[in-house]
Amino acid sequence: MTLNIGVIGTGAIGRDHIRRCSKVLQGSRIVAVNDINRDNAAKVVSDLKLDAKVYDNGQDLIKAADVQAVLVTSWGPSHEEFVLAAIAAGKPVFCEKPLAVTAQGCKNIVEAEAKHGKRLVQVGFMRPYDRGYRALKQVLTSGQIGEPLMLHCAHRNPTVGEAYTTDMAITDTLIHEIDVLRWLLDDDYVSVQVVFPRKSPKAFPHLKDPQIVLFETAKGTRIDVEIFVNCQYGYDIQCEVVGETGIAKLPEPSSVQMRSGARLSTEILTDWKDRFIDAYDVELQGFINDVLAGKLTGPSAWDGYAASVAADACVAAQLSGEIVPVTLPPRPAFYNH
Ligand code: NAI
Ligand code: NAD
Ligand code: ISE
Repeated sequence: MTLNIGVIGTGAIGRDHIRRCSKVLQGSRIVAVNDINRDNAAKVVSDLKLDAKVYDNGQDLIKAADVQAVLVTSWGPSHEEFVLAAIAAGKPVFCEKPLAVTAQGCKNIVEAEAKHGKRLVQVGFMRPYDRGYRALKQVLTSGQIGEPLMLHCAHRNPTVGEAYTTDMAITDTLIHEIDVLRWLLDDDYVSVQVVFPRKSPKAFPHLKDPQIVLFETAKGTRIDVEIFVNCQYGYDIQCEVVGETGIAKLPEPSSVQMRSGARLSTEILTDWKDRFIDAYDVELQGFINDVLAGKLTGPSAWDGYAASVAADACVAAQLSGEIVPVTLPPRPAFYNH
């Protein structure tokens, strides 16, 4: 069976997901695309030689009779509207992070999905599908380094555009750590503080960069995450877990080691598309397979909500400089499987 997919938002990740669904993965075809910039959508169709219709708005695409599932890859503030419309149409929807830009927006989605009575939403948190994070989790679960006591993490981008603001370091960038560390530790956050080191002159004047986010979890683990989105040198994701009896570190992406010009070196990637290329493939193939099998199992609307509750607390902590509590209500039974 082949799943007919409609895609809303044909920017950087929309184009990449369209390429993967139409050229790499099994069991799907792109039949509809939309972008507020119509030329963007039309260009993807011609560049990839797709047999897909270009829609003038996302709502019409969702309602189209031949669209069986929806990918939402437009910019964050538009996600809530499209996910709610897909739920209202009873269609499965894969939504890029963030599920919505506020916790209240995510809650609206959780409530609509529960009312529908069956899971329809998967959030594009791909790091739990990454081979390196999976290997790290296996080490932690096996007990080889005892219980995790501290985590030292870093999320570095080479540069960001002028539209990127200080709160986006949380809602757009840190949101990946917020999700994956919850999954890695099987724990939830109880408080957060954000501190700002000396500012990089490479950042636009309005952007505070870098930032350090300090979490405490329910089990008492302490986490520091450095977010540095103008680090210049590459796209670099680090995660080191200090346990009771040892240390476990996220593996580096594999790269050829070179001896040349009196240097020993390995390459550092520069683009998130390449760093997590396998994880994106696995998460989307999982979505397609699950939709065809009739049961979604990937990151849920609840995971999107939980991340957003923590993100809201981080943004409040950016503004106040205080330690801010993170208060997540208990997970409804609906999301237990
Ligand atoms: P982008 O700016 O390159 O593309 C977004 C596209 O959405 C643009 O073409 C824009 O015209 C379109 N768009 C915006 N509002 C729309 C609307 N209401 N209806 C239809 N189209 C609309 O952005 P990018 O980098 O592709 O990011 C898109 C989403 O994917 C964001 O939510 C971002 O956080 C997420 N993302 C996730 C990544 C991951 O690692 N999981 C990596 C990059 C992005
Ligand atoms: P982008 O700016 O390249 O693309 C966004 C696209 O959405 C643009 O083409 C824009 O025209 C379109 N758009 C915006 N509002 C729209 C609307 N109302 N209707 C239709 N189209 C609309 O951004 P991007 O980097 O592709 O990011 C898009 C989303 O993907 C964001 O939510 C981002 O957080 C997420 N993202 C996720 C990852 C990841 O690793 N999972 C990586 C990058 C981006
Ligand atoms: C982008 O939207 C992503 O999701 C990338 O994974 C992240 O590294 C980047 O900071 C975001 O802007």
